[in-house]
Parts: sequence; structure tokens; C-alpha cells
Amino acid sequence: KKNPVAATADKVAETVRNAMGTGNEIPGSPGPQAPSVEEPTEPRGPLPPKPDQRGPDTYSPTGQKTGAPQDKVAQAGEYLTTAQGARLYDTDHSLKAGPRGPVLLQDHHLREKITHFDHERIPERVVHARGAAAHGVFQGYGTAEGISKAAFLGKDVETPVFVRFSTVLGSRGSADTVRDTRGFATKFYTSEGVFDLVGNNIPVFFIQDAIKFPDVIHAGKPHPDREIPQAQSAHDTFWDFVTLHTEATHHTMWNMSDRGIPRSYRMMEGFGVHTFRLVNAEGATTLVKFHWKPKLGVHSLVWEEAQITAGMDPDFHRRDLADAIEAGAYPQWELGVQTFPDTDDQMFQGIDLLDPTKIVPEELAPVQPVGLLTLNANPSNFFAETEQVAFHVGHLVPGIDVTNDPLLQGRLFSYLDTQITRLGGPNFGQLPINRTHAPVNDMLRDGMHQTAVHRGVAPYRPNSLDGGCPFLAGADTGAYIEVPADVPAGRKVRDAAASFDDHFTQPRLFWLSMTPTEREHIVSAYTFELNKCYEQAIKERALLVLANIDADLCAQVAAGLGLPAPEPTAALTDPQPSPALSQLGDSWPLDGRIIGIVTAPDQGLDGVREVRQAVLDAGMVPLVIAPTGGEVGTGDETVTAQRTFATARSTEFDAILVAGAPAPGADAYGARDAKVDDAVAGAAGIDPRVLLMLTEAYRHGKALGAWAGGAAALEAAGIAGGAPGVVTADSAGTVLEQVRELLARHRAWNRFIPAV
Ligand code: HDD
Repeated sequence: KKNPVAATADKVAETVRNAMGTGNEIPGSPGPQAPSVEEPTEPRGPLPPKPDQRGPDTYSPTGQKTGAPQDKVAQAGEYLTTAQGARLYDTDHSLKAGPRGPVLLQDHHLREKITHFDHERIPERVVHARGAAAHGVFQGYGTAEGISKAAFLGKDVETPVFVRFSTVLGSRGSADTVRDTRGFATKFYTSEGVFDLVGNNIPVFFIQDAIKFPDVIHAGKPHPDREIPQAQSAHDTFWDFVTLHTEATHHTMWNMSDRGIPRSYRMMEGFGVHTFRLVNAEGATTLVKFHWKPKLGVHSLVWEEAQITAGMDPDFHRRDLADAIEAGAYPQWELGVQTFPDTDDQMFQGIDLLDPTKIVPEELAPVQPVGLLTLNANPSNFFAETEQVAFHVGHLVPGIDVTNDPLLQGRLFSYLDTQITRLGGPNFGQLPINRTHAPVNDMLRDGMHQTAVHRGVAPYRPNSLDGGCPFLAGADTGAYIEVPADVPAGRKVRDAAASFDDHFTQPRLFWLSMTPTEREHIVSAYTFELNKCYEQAIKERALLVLANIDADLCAQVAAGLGLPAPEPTAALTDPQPSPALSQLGDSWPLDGRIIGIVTAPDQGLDGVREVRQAVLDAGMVPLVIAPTGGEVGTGDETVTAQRTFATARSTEFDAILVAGAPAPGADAYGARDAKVDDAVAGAAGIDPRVLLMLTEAYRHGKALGAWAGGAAALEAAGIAGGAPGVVTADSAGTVLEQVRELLARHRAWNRFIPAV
């Protein structure tokens, strides 16, 4: 007997066969193809999307038109087709010699489908493989017009952008919340060509010269024999490298600080790292460092939370970015510059501007805002956009130029080189996500995956066959002209300036600028990572490095490693601390913060619906947690649960509100029918997952609030009502009000360190 689903499918197939057999025009099918558009050989407008790949306009769920080019939507039209456009009547059965017979080689659809699938993966990025991205817009303030002629920095000029955030060490499928540097790469599709600002969330780099990049990455990546550990710096080869190359000390210190475990991509600073050279319309130059300042403030996870999240939700940062944009909580950053005179020595107050392991404290050179970045649309297709986007530090526009920083100079070579392998040839600039929005009129021809149909016979210049065009532009017609900066004379050497030798002053500056809470986190991070190393000699060498930063830091880490603290090998300097480096001590907006609401529906839902609405009204995200999913509660008093005690974990929430003290659910101990020992069930008879949630949130410094039966749950978790960051009151409204104030300061650090 035929199964009914298969019978229906057969019927559909038969209808399609009949329709095709008649040769009739099928309603809704695409009309005749428009002639293909060739790339011009004479100056003219930008290349429009190819009509044969054009899809419908796409919108984000909030109704925002996505900024992505329009020719990226493959699924257009009513009927499934082969890659050649032939309509298909069946894609689930291969062509066989009879239903039980062997498959026929002539089945082109089968071979095309499998062959394409076999080649779906491309090599992942050799670094920054794991990432997430979004479209947005950059609006210039016009404040930089005096120092740069770049059109996109002009007042109220709006430029589409695509931003990709990433971790550095992990592979494509690795967890988001690992301790690592984060990439912050921005592609500006300006009217003068693409400008890429390929930065990180840490303002300094591990090495001073690009020639060491393969070495530092080989050391940070998993060990070559077993390929472990994944996406971690807590292993011997990493610490071997950074203790042998003391220029890495400053970046390592940032990695061990809270900056290594951001709460969200939306809450990270970004830095261009190198010093760039800006040039204005008169040709005057200024040296600058680029900064991105997040409107939501800079916030971090705590280490245990980051580790738990890596297992519970490895996509935590990716999800956070996409959810926020989808909800209309568009993340924003202000772009700013620190400016320095373009002097012959390229030093600023004793700091070498060409050394990428050095910052210039903001107190010495304030960050001056030049524009606003808003991310307002999620990509429609991860592969086409996030995976295939290709950034390059050499993508510059008139008004922005590079300096002699030896790290930057090497980067200028690496990006295009690696992308030729990753994206399969030299034509990836034609991919929609990489395509400039400015007119293109180049003489680059042929190569793998060439999609332009170039006209003309003379792709060389000058010529006398294609009208001699194109012309060359000059400064007054928008040419990109390198600043004719003097090259310092000297001998050809493999060497660096003497000023590159100071490896400890700035790590010490960073340490001295931290609050007690942040210092404690740094000590714990060093202790954790070094305790994961097997080699005693590496731990001892790491302590020697720390001794040259600060005796207190060294002594605390040494105690955690069970080793003696060594003496410094050089006299410590006394830099002026930079309060701007600390993340703590201020209040920030709460947009998009996640509030968990624990309920015990059988005890009533007093205030739950109201508080949920109030959280929403405040621009935050309420997630109701109940024993089961679906509609919980009785009678008029019901609410929809988004999480159950089995699916919720404290790490998802920025603060937890407790409306009841739920008894253990039948599924509380793993197996529904398991006999539960009274001692395990907990004296208070409260669901152990709720107790875990509360104790974890408490340990992670999160705000907690309770009303009605909720106070009993806090008490059962051993959390005192009046403890710092813990609010109990009669009304849900009062509790939420106080929790909001606590949350604006991110965490209740005074729970642990009263000085803060
Ligand atoms: Fe790099 C990717 C940032 C030094 C070589 N880098 C890459 C990405 C970011 C950075 C954010 C990911 C871009 C994306 O999302 O597609 N890199 C930096 C920063 C550096 C830095 C801020 C120092 C200040 N990088 C650096 C050096 C070299 C490279 C010194 C080589 C000499 N980086 C690469 C690369 C990557 C890359 C191998 C891998 C994938 C890609 O370029 O397209 O070329």
C-alpha cells in the first residue's frame, strides 16, 4: 500500500509534468532574461546587480530594508530548478533502473546536486575564523573635515557599512565566549571607494613586526600533534611564546583583563591599533589613532560565566547581536580619533607612535568624535556575506594613508594574499558583499570566477583602440595620492628602533589604572591560564615577566601557582595611571539587557505580568522562567513562559527577578522517575536548578530582586535579602526600579570588594 505522503507528492509531480508538457506559460514564472550588464571600459556609474541573480528586496523583521546588495537572493521564482534553470519534478529520488534497481550515471540532477554539495565549504580564515556580522550606516559629524578630506567623514554624509566581529584563535564552529582578542572590522562603502578599518577590541598587538605573525599564531592555535585546546590561550605554547617575546606582555595583560571576555559585541570598544596618517584638502597631515566607543559602555562577562556559556550557548555573542538588531535595539558606536602632530620622529610625549604595542593614554590625547556607526540589519545569508566578506588594511580612500608601523606594513601584504586562497582566485571583489559602491573601471581581467563580461579589446593604457580611455585622475578629480612623506635615510637592516625595547612600562600603566575588582580578575586569569600549563619552566618565566610589571600582581599569581615570587630583573618605572582604561564606575543605558523572571505558577503570578511589561517598556528583554513551557498559571492570571527550569541557566540573564519559590519539578534530577533523596532535594524543597541559577547569578555579581514568595527562594539559596545588589520588597514594581539602577552599573561588585 502506498504511503499517503508519497502519493500526494506523486500527484504534485504529475501536475507539474502535465503543466510542463503543455508548453503553456506558467503564471508567476520569470519573464525573458534581460541582456547581461558588462563592466564598462569607459568611466560611468557603478555596476548594477546582475538581473539574472536579482531577488526581491529584503527586509529585517522590524521592517528595515537590509543594506545588503539585492542580487543575493537565490530562491526567487515558483519552481525548483537545476543550476541551468531546468524545472524539476522530483528532487528526492535518484534515477534508477526500476524502483529497486541501480542508480543511473545519466542522472544529471543527482550529480549536480551532490557535486555542488561536495564543494560547499571553503577554507576558514587562518585567524578570526569565528565571527558574526551586521549591516549598518555611518554618519559623519563633519568634525574631521579640518584634518581629512575623506568624503565619508563630511557632515551628515551617510555611508553604508558592513561590520564583522570575531574571535582570533578558534575555528569556525568554536565558542563565542572564550578568552581571546575580538576582531572589529568595518567596511565603509564610501562614494570614493571602499575604506576598511580592520581593528580589534584591544588597542595594542602582541608583536611589533608582521614577520612574527605566523609565530604568534602558531603558538596560540591548538597544539599541532593533538589539535587541542580549541580557542584557548591557556596552554603551554601560547605562554611559551608570550614569555619569550616580552613585547607581547602588554597585549597579554589586556587579554587577561576583562577585555578578553566581553559581555557582548555591542559592548566592546574597537581600535585601529596602528597610527594612521590623515591628509586634508590643503595637503596638511595629522597622525591619528582610531577608536570606536560603544554607546552601551564597555562590559564583560566573569570567567566562570564565560566558561559555562561556552557550553550552554556557544553562539552567545552571535545570537546577542542578531537578537538585538532584530528587536530594533540597534547598537551604536562613535568613531573618534586621537590626533598627534606629524613630526619627523613620530613620537608623542615619549611614546613611539609607530610601535603597535603602545597606546597613548586618553588623558594625554583625548578621543575626538568624528561620526556615528549604527548597525541596523542582520545579514540575510551567513555564507554570502559574513563568510565571504574580505577586509584589507590597504583599502583606503583619499584623506587616509598608512604609516611605517612595521606591523601595518606586513598586513598590507597579507590580507589579499590569504583571500586569494580562501575565496578561490582574484575576483572576490566582485562578490556582492565586497563590491564597492563607487564606479569601477579597472583593467584587471580574467581569472577564476570572473563574473564580469568585459567589453573592448584593449585592457591596457594608453591604447588607441578603445578610445585611449580611461583617463587618469588628479588630486582635483579625486585620485588617491599617497602622501609624499619623507623616508628616513639609513642602512638596510633587520632591526627595530630602540624605543621598541620598552616592554614593561605600559603593561604596568594598565595594571595601575585598574580598580581593585579589575585587578582581582587579572590575577585570577593569569593564575587560571598558567595553572593549565604543564611546563614548570614556562610558569616560572611568566612570573619573571610579572615581576617586571608589579610585585603585588606577581606575588598573588605566584601564590596561586604554588611557586615563589621572583625579584624583578629591571627597575620598575612609575607611569601615570590612565583612568580611561578602567571599565567600572559609571552608569550606562540598559537597552537589550536580558532579565530572567523566575515564577512558581502554582503559588500565583503576583506582579509577573506587570513587571514583564515594565521590563519591555524599559527597552530590555524579559524572559519568564517556569517549570514548563507554554501558558502557565490559572484563570485570569496566566503568562507565557519563554524558558523552563531545564532550559534556563543564569548565564543568559543580566539580572534575575524571583516571583516565587518553585518546588522541585518531576524532571529536576535528570530522570523523571528517579527516586530523589531528601538530602539532594534540598531542605527548603525548592527546585535545585532555581537554586543553582540564583547562587550562580549571585557569584557573578548580578543584580537579584525578589517579591512575594521569591524571597524564600533567595533565602534557600543562602542569599541575604540586604546583601549588596540584592533587593527584596513587597511590590514587583519597587523591586524592578531598584534592579534597574543596579544594572545600569553593570554588576554589584561591592558584593565582594567593598572599596568599589
Ligand atoms: Fe589580521 C584577519 C585584525 C595583524 C593577517 N585581522 C583579521 C581580521 C581582523 C584582523 C579583525 C578579521 C577580518 C574579518 O572579519 O574578515 N590583524 C588585525 C589587527 C592586527 C592584525 C587589529 C594588528 C594590529 N593580521 C595581522 C598581521 C597579519 C594579519 C600582522 C599578517 C602579517 N589578519 C591577517 C590575515 C587575515 C586577518 C591572515 C585572516 C583572514 C583574512 O585576513 O581575511 O590576512
